Amino acid sequence: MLTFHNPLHHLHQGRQEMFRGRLVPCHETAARLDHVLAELKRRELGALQEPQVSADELSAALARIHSPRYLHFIEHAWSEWIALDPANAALDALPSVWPAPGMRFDVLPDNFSARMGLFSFDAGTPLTAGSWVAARAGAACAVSAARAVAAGTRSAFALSRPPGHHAGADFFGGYCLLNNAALAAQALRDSGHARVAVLDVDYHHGNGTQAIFYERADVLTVSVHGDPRTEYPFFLGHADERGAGAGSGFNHNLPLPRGTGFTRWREALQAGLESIRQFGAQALVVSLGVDTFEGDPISGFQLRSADYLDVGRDIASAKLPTVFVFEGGYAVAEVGTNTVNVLQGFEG
Ligand code: OKP
Ligand code: ZN
Repeated sequence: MLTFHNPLHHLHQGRQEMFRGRLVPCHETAARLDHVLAELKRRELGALQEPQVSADELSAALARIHSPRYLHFIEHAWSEWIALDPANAALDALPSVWPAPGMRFDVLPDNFSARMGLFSFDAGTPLTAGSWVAARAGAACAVSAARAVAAGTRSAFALSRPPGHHAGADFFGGYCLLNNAALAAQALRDSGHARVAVLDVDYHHGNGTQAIFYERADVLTVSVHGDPRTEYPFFLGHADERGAGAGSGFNHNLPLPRGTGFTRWREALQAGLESIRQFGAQALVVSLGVDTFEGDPISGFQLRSADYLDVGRDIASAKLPTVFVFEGGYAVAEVGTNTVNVLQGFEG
């Protein structure tokens, strides 16, 4: 497995996220990626590279997925934050006010905190001094991995953080700033693969990825996740969301109840893979979150470490050029084993 890892990921490290009326330490930590990288080295699973995309190429790739006003906001958010008060340099920026349906999304407020809310959907995703630089380098990993696969490598892994699948064209949230999986899928489309599938196996529904491709027939989005009736991100991810307009029929959600174990989870994975087969995908992007693990502190499925070898084998059965993109997984001591088990199972 050829891996592109984000050499600047540690520049994004939020201090706190809002949880039940308190600010608690962020679950999405730099140590997560370090553990996966260490495990990849330990098992000698393949070459480890830093992303190779020029600044201009990366900006062009970002503009294929995200809106100009959002990219401008994220890039400059930190300097705006400390311009409000130099003492803010010691704090994260977190949103606390959001437009509700019926309010204006088209007018950009002058007020910084209002724009934080306009471009986000939760108070769990802090922006810090290095967030933009880290997220951009993470996006470069996704684009590099997609290009390697487009050039004929069977599979590649974008070991990037912050994660991406909750980020939409115009918003951040769920620890995600730039949608790495969507960037990889678009890069595969732009290099000539007519039909690309995104398979999201993270515990949480990939609402950003779904929204980005919802009206498109050229990118099928499939997600196996905790039922949004009880699980984050709550407001998207139901089974009746099948796509819209030209994209009608090209979104497949497989929500499962909290507590689901591997046997039932695997049946949902098989159903998702069958959709991908029927779609006639020419390439696959996997949003690889391992927060489906039984020991995950913020999730509710019951997968065990050895199960991830089977997950990788099942994904390999699709016989498609495949880009893996790292997403969630918060049981820090096991995140390396679980993630690399998927990749090793895939390689067979
Ligand atoms: C990101 B990814 C936990 C509340 C949930 C947001 C979870 C984002 C998960 N106390 N906060 O999909 O792994
Ligand atoms: Zn997740």
